[in-house]
Amino acid sequence: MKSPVRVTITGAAGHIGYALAFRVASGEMFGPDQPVILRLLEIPQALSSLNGVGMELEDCALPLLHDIVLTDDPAIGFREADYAILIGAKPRAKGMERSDLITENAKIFAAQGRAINDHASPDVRVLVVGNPANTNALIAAANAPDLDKRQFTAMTRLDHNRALGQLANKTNRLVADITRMTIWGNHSMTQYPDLGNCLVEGVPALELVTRDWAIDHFIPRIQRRGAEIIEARGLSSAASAADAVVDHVRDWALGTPEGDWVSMSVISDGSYGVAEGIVFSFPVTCAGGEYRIVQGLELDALSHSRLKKSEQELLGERAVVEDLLGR
Ligand code: NAX
Repeated sequence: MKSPVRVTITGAAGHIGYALAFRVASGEMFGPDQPVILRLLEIPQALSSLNGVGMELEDCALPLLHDIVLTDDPAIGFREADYAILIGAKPRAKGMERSDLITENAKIFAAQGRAINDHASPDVRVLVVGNPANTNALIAAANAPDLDKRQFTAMTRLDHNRALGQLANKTNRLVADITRMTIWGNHSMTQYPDLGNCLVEGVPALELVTRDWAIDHFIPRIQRRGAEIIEARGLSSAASAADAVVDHVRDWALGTPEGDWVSMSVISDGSYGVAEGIVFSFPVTCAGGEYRIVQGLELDALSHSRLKKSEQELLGERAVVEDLLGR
């Protein structure tokens, strides 16, 4: 039997954490022959609720789940973590400006970056989900000086999956028929869901839908899908977010299918003219536990301007947290 993979989940008593922990423990993330140890990290006020999550995990009698650690101490939560999934974050309170939200959360992710640096496996792979996810990932990476910044990513896979779902509906095909979808930019309203390189059963998507539909319906719908869910459920996306976490980490760990790619927010290396050093969503392929930004895609003027808009937003977010980046 393989030795267990250690997976830390922060905010594990929250909505997304609760939807995620059971799926990781049942083998959906790393496969049916890979045991896991879950290290669930919460804040002190949520420990009782976390204890309940732990009891339910025990009650599932999952054969792959070799151990469960419940804690509010980051040094214990991140100890020897092979994967760290950072979901726990402060929600936006009434009357709070976006910049206040960024500053409040920045402190959490700076501290967690340091704890990951000091306690996790040197090969740890980090996925940030808590918003503002891209900038939080940047802060965590900046506070982990012994690790490579490529070990830190943020989640735009939910946006990617939402885009697959909407295009499948529109073209009356299955999501499995669609390849090469791309989300560029920030996990925010400035993200750019791009059909320019997307294929449906090998046919360019833009031969099957009109450019007007793409611009007037598809792009804004993906950008606003989170708000649409909140309006319908009265709660934000949880199961679909957990599902996207499973997809993101599984593909990073086990690889993307031949001929296709996925969207991941990663440290920009300047590809496509995007400012170096910000955490930006790109099309990537993964193999052997490493990702590679897909190169050489054609982008028209409209696409370039959309990428720039999201880049500007991320540079603005970075300016707000400059003092936590240790530069
Ligand atoms: P919840 O409020 O249900 O859960 C958050 C949990 O995090 C709580 O249990 C809280 O006690 C815990 N927490 C807070 N600070 C912590 C800390 N310092 N250490 C450990 N735990 C901490 O929120 P939920 O609906 O689960 O959403 C979590 C985050 O995901 C939010 O920031 C949300 O905006 C973000 N999202 C990101 C998405 C993405 O695609 N990147 C999509 C879904 C979601 O909106």
